[in-house]
Amino acid sequence: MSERSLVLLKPDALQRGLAGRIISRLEDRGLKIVGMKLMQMDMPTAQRHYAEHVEKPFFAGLSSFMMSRPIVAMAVEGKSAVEVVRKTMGATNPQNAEPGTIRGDLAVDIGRNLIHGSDSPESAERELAIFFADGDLLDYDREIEPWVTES
Ligand code: IDP
Ligand code: MG
Repeated sequence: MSERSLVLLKPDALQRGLAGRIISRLEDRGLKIVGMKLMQMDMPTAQRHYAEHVEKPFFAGLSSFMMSRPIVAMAVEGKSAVEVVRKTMGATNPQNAEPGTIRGDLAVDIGRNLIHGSDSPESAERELAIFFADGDLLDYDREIEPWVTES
């Protein structure tokens, strides 16, 4: 029943000292961290991760920004994790993002929108494999989950 999503805290999140607050918002929503690493993206990773955008005019700026400074790659797990992350992030363009969302509260520009979240369970599976090897993601139980589990 549990689902996983890739989350990237983009360079602006770390540069602005917002990593902890963004992670807290995901934890507040009940998402469980099952993988996390600080890293710097390279071009092969950017091209693979943003495969659907490689031909777009904004790819050059997007990829150079994503490679410019460290990011945090995370795997989060929970009930409907993909949709819950997307709703918690808010719209791609922070100017259209609702207040109460990460982008709606903390960002203002589409090129500095702080966070990436997978857009479907299939994308999540594909993207998680780019950033994490099988053994990097940990399976663990919590005493009480924020969703109903089978007994
Ligand atoms: P998402 O991050 O909400 O899934 P996507 O459409 O997948 O949005 O785009 C990936 C990233 O590319 C966005 O988060 C944003 O940083 C950047 N991006 C998307 N569209 C534009 C644009 O029109 N101009 C500049 N950057 C863009
Ligand atoms: Mg996307």
